[in-house]
Amino acid sequence: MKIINARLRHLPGLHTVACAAERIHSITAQAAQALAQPGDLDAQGLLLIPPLVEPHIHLDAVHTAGQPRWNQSGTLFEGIECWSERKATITHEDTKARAHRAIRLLAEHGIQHVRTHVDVTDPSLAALGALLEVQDEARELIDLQIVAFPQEGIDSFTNGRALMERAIDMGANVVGGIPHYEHTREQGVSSIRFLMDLAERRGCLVDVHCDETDDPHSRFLEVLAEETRARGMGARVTASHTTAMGSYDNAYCSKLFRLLRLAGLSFVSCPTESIHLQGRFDTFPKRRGITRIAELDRAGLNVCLGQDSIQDPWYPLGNGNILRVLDAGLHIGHMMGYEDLQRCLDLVTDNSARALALGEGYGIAPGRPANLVLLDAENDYEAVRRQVKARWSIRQGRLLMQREPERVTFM
Ligand code: 17E
Ligand code: FE2
Repeated sequence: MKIINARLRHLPGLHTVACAAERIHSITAQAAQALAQPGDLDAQGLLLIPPLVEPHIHLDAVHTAGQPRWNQSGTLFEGIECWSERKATITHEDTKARAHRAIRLLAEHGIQHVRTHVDVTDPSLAALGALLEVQDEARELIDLQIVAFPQEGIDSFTNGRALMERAIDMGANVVGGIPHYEHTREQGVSSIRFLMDLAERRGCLVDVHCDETDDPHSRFLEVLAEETRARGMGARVTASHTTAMGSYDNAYCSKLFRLLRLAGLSFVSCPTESIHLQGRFDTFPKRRGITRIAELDRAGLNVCLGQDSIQDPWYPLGNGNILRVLDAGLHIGHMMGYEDLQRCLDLVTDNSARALALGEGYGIAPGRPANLVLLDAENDYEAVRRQVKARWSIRQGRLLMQREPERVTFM
């Protein structure tokens, strides 16, 4: 397959991208607009990007909002209670059907790489068993990483450590954690040491729900960062949410950022989720409850954005569209300056790919997998401003998805 008349990010003119044997073969700058030969895909000047990435979602909980009851307070904690009740009734088939439904939504929005958390604080590990099958069954649409996520704690939950070990034995790819939810500060710290040991021993990546609270005393990120630095695991570790950082004072952050740079770990922010779940214990002025996205980015740290939820006990909306989350993140993170807008797709493509450690399995370069998406825009700025959709999605050199452009007629 050959894609002609494609615009590439930050490059002038039009390009031809040729694919062969499921990989990108060559990228050539065109002198002028090219005429399509049979079999060519004419990009018509649209922006060709590597696939969008969803670095943080909970596919085991998607499409369960209101089951068995709605989260009335809108807090993380009531969400965990509602989920605990729903978790008691999950089945293998119900989990698979909901996850597949959500994956179609993600794929239809041009996402081909997904990292899902799966709650392993369940002695049956039923959701994990289901998601491991989904990982294989959904291969045509997406690559899926599975995080063993201890929703109710590692050291505060009965057999929490053994469940984490079993989850990795079963095939989970990434080790998770939730130190701010452990019963005590000490358990938060010991849970991080345990999960870092487990990941190092088993050769896994790490993605910890870290300090997802407005409590400025929740300071587990420094523990995770120091464990990461000491073990030299920066390229393999992600801190998700870190919303407490929005409540840390600047003197502490100034010291913390030095450690973060030394550690070199990645960050995922879920701005729509956090603006909804956080700030719930404030009156006015009310905190935004979001991590320091722009500041991390400007400090040279790797930050990306995720959706977290689609219709679950924590967040009732969501539709698979990561550009909606990018729009929100740019607003909430005060990132609508010209420079930020020109490169905003970094936050949902390259940066996310780096957090997922996709390496040479991602990106537009000869030899890399022919996974590509054409967005209905000329550049990053227009893509987010017009909230465009993916027009074509190409996976392993074959057309995976095509969308008809919307047409509006005034009478
Ligand atoms: N679980 C959690 O601890 N935090 C979240 N944001 C979600 C699930 C969605
Ligand atoms: Fe999450």
